[in-house]
Formats: sequence, structure tokens, C-alpha cells
Amino acid sequence: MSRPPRIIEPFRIKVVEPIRMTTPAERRERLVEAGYNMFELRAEDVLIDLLTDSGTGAMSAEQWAAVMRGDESYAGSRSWYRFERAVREIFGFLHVIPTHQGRAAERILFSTICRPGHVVPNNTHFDTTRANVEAAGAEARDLPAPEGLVPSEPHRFKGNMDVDALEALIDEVGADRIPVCMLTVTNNTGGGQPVSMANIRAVAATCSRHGIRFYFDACRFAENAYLIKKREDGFADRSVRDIAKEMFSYADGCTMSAKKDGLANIGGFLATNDGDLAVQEENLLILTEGFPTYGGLAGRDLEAIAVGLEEVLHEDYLAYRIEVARYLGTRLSDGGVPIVEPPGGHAVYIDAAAFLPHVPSLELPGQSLVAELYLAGGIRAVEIGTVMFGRTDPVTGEEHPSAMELVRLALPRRVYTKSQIDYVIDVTLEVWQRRERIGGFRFLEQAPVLRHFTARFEPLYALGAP
Ligand code: PM9
Repeated sequence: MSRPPRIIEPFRIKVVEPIRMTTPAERRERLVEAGYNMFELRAEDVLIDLLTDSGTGAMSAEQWAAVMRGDESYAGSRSWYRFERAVREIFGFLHVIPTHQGRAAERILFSTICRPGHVVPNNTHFDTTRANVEAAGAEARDLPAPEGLVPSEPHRFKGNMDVDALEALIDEVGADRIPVCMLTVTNNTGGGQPVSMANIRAVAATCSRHGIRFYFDACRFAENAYLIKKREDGFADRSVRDIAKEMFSYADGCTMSAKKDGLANIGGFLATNDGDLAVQEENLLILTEGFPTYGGLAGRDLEAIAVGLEEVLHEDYLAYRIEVARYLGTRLSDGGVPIVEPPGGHAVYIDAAAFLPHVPSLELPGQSLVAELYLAGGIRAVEIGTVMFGRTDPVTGEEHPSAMELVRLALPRRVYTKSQIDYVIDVTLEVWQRRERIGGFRFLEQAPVLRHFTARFEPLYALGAP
């Protein structure tokens, strides 16, 4: 892979937040207290927090100014109309339903349209999306394109859906049992990989032919649109805004977590062109989230999102954002670390199965790697493998591994400098050097749903450098 160009952060830093180095002995103690679960650590014990890019970004001066203009009226606030205008202008959907974050939009959508016996296809469901489909009694079916499942194989659009598999699913279960087909952009579980416009058009055409609703899970829509501009023939001269608008023009609606490409710390929305569906969704919203002109958010949050949706489409910002992921990914792979190639939008994904080939999936290689990264350098990453997506058979108790064993180094937006990224590279390469002495983990406790958030683990080897 070619050397990336020099990174220049397209912002100046006006406010700083101290972070604290801990000793390896302190970190070992913190790991034991947390049951080796990264979600159970205190953030103050983390030096570089790459757990997630969700809600962890830095807001701009314009966003903070907008926060001060927040109109906190219960109904019909000025901030709501500003938010609705910003969403409609980019996404183009007729009805916009604000929610406190992405999973609330998912819950409202799936509990309105899904029933037992239904099947929801997605290029790859994220964990909350899958859990909300299943909570509504439906089956969540992942249909990634085959190249998306081979981490080492570079491909421009590894986030694509397998359109033949979608056709086969429609034949198998019938269109009337598919209440919605979704494309997650970028494909987070599959490595932060983009979906091409060609694939979007093909999925939309298939859905339309069979009368199936087509939705986006739009969390990282701007990163996806930028990667279309850079990687797909015919898009180099089009603006990212224009590409994003074309993406949404093919869909009937979307769910969105504004904690990602909304550049906000909280918020989300659900959007649709179907007026009758919007009424049902709003009724549910009123029951659990709030009145339809705020949906569980403060007026100031709506303002921050409205500004964030504009700023996220600035191409200087997106060039910097994608370049940081490419820099981190390239430096790691140059050092021998197996990653999902090429690096995607919001994160670099290490292939833990190839990093630790001697650790079987059911001994949770990704869990070993996240624990080692924290112990070695106070870096918090997240396992996206058997811990997050494996399954325990409720009848036999048998464990089923996930399709891939990934560890995600997620990049909060506008937060860390290049020298902090260099530190992450150094620590990861140090762990890579002693990979042969790293063993596996086992579960001590786990919840029946979304177990990765609260599970406790135990190492099957002596953790850390000798
Ligand atoms: N994604 C992430 O870290 C945050 C939760 S898990 C640590 O990647 C997609 C594609 C997501 C996503 C959240 C949600 C849910 C839906 N779809 O977190 O509820 O990546 O706002 O969004 C996380 P909320």
C-alpha cells in the first residue's frame, strides 16, 4: 500500500481536556476490577480511548454557539425546525422523527413494522440493530458480499450487500415476510467498509421490484459518500453532499445515530416518506421518547446536530478524517499487523484471528488483544468478534463463534492528534512483537442479550510483557 500524504488537522484546538497516564501495575488492577471488560473501565483510567467513535467527538465553535441558541420550548421550538430543515435538506425524506440516539430509532421502526416470522436483511447488522430486530420477534439476516468476509483482501467496497443472496432470500421466504431491507453505511461490523453507489442502486432496484421497503442505517453516511467520491468511477468531480443526496434518493427512509456523522454527543432520528407509518411511529415516540418536535432531546442537542450535519460534509474535514484511518492502518500493516484491508472510514480493524492464529475463536482472541493493548499502553479498543457476535445456544449451551474476530480501533471525530495516533501505532507494534506469548480468555459471566457490554472474563494465560 502506498504511503499516505502528510496529515494536517483542519482545526485549531481551543479547549483541552487533560488525560492521565497510569502505570502498568495500576492498569493490571483496573483490568481485574473490570472483569477484563473494556466497557467496565473508568474513562479516567484510559489514556487513548478508541472504544467507539459514537458520541465521543469534539464539537466545533459553531456547534457550541448553536447550543447557546437552543430553544427549549416543549412543542414547536425554533431548534426543532432548524434540525428538521437540516435533515430534510440532506436526506430528503418527508417525515423526520427525532430520537435520543440511533437505537431508539431502530426500536420504534422495528417494533412498528416487524412481526414474528419476518426476516430483515442487512449488509451486516450492527449489534443494536440486530438486537432490536430480534426483540420485535423477527430474524436479522446478514447478507455481506463475499469479499467483505476476507479481512486481508483489499477491495474498494467491502461493505456491499450480496444482491444475489438478497434475491435468493426473497425467493426463500417471500417478499411479504420482509418488512424492510437495510444497508448500513458504512458497514461497521464488516470493518467500517463503504457501500458503492452501484450496490445501493442494485439493492434499491431489487427491493422496488418486489415491493420491499428500502432503508439506510445512515450513521456514517458522510464517510461512505466521501469514499464513493474517492473510490468509485464517475464520482470524483461530484460534491460529497450531492453524492449523499443521491444515496438517500433511492431509499424509503433511514435510521440515524447523530452520535457518528451528526458530529454530536447525543441524538438520532428516524425518517420516512410514508405518512401513515410516520403517524404510527410518532405515537410510539410520544409514549417512550417525547413529543415529536424534540423526541427525547433538548433543543440545544437539536441545534448541535443541525450544525454537525452541515460540518460533516466539509471535504477538508472528510479528507483529514479518512487520511487518519489510512495512516494508522498503513503504519500497522507495514509493521506486519494483519488488518481489514483497506482501512475504512471511522476505524482501523485488526484481524485478531490472524494476529493470534494459535488462539481458537472460542478462546476469544479479540478479547486477549484488547486486554493487552490496555495493559501495554492504556489504549481502549473494542472487540468485534465472538464476544460481541458469537452465540450461546439456549438449549445445548454450545458456543458458536462469530464469522470474523476483529478488534476495532475507533477514531473519535476531531479529538486525537497525529502524535497520539503515533503512540497507538507504537503500542500496537510492541504487542505484535510478543504475540506468540499471548493466550486466550474465557467468559465468567454473560447476559442473554448484548452480552459484550456487561460480561466478565478470565485470562487463560499470564497477561502482559514478561
Ligand atoms: N454504534 C459503535 O461503537 C455505539 C454503540 S456500541 C459501543 O460503533 C450502527 C451502524 C452503529 C450504531 C452504534 C448504532 C446504534 C446503529 N447502527 O449508539 O444507539 O454503529 O446511537 O446507535 C456504536 P446508538
